[in-house]
Amino acid sequence: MAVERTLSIIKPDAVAKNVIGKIISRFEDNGLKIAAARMQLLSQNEAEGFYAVHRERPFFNDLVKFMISGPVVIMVLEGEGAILKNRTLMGATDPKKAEKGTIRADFAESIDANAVHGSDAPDTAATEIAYFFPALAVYSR
Ligand code: IDP
Ligand code: MG
Repeated sequence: MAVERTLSIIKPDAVAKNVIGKIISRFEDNGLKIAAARMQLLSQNEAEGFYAVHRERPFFNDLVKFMISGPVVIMVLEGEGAILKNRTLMGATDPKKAEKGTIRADFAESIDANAVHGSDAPDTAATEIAYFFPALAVYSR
């Protein structure tokens, strides 16, 4: 399997719960490296742009409101099969359906406040990394 990069966000609910370290440990303990990281309060524009693919969905406004409700930790994870590995570590979107031992099963309350974001495919990973870390290719190689 190839070394990949994927975008991860620790969402405001998990930051507020003080579990940034626990979540990052899940990644590190499973062979993913933190290639870039930044803690930030997203602006409404940044959150809307990031979730533009969902703009027609009924939950879009609530999702944006939630994502700007407090600081987030935005990271690039790197490793063998990083995109799928991260999705597996995260668990299902709805924490009630997430497999035991996953980040969402352990740290999330609801489908709205579900602790983490992770890119779902190589093309979205590339777009999302470029969105938040446009200079990554320059400073990390
Ligand atoms: P994902 O985060 O597991 O990739 P997506 O379907 O891409 O899930 O949805 C993006 C985010 O939008 C989810 O993480 C969740 O916070 C929110 N979301 C998705 N579906 C619903 C819903 O039915 N109600 C409320 N929020 C939702
Ligand atoms: Mg998604």
